[in-house]
Amino acid sequence: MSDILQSISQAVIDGDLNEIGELTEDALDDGNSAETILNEGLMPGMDYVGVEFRAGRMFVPEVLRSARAMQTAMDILRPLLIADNVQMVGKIILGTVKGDLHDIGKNLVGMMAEGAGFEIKDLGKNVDPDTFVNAVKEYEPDIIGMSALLTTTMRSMEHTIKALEEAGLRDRVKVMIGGAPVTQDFANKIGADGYASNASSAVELAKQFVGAA
Ligand code: B1M
Repeated sequence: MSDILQSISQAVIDGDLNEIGELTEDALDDGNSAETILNEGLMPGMDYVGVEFRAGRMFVPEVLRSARAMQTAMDILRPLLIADNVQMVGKIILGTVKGDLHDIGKNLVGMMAEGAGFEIKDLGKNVDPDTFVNAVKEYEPDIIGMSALLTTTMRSMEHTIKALEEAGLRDRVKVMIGGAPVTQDFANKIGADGYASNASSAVELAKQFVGAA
C-alpha cells in the first residue's frame, strides 16, 4: 500500500477529522482513483477498527469518530463515484433496518448505485417495516435494498418482507439485502430476491434485477 493510502487508513483508525479531508484530496492529486482510495485506504482502516472494537481495545466514542472520518472522506469521493450524465436505469429504496444505526455500508451502496444510473431514495437508518411499505406505495421503486450490521437486527429484514406481502406489494419489487452478518443462505431463508456482499456486487445485482446487466 502506498504511503498516502496508509496515512488515510491511519486517519480512519485515529478518527482524525482534521487530516482525513486533506489526505483524501492529496491522494486524488497523486492520481489515485476514488475506488482505490475507498478500497485500499478507507476500508482497511475501518476493518482494523472493527477488529479492535471486537477485542475491546476500542470503544463506541472512538468508533463513532472513525465512522465520521470515513464519512468525511466519502463526501469528497462521492461526486467522483457518481459519473455525470448517467442514464437512469431504475429506482431503489434503501434503508438500514429497524434497530440498526450502522449506515456507512448502506450509504456506499447508495453512492455506487447512483453512479451506475439508479435513482436512490434513501430512507436512512432504523427504518421499520411500515416505513419501507409506505415508501414502496409512494415511490414505486424497482428494488428495495435493506442493510443490517447486527445479528439482532437481521430479523427485521424478514419482518419487512412479511409486511410487503401483507400489503400486497411483494410482487411489485425486488428485495436485495446485505451487511456484514447477512449471507446468501439467510436471504434464501427469508425469501429475499438477492444478497450482495459488497457495494459493487450490490450494483451488479440491481442491474440484473432491472435487466440492465
Ligand atoms: Co457497530 N458493530 N455497534 N458501530 N460497528 C459492528 C457491526 C460489530 C461487528 C463490531 C464488532 O463487534 N467487531 C458489532 C456487531 C456484532 C454482531 O451483531 N454480530 C457492532 C456492535 C456490537 C455495535 C453496538 C451494539 C455497540 C454497543 O453499543 N455496545 C452498537 C449498536 C448500535 C445500533 O446499531 N443500534 C454499535 C454502534 C456503532 C457506531 C454507532 C459506533 C458505529 C456506526 C456509525 C455509522 O454507521 N454511522 C459502529 C461501527 C462503525 C462499526 C464497525 C466498526 C464498522 C462498520 C462499518 O461501517 N464498516 C463494525 C465492525 C465491522 O463491520 N468491521 C461494527 C464499513 C462499511 C463500508 O462496511 O457496513 O459491512 P459494511 O458494508 C459493506 C457490506 O456489508 C455491504 O457493502 C458495504 C460495502 O462493501 N453492504 C451491503 C452493506 N449494506 C448492504 C446492503 C446491500 C448490499 C450490500 O443491499 C441493500
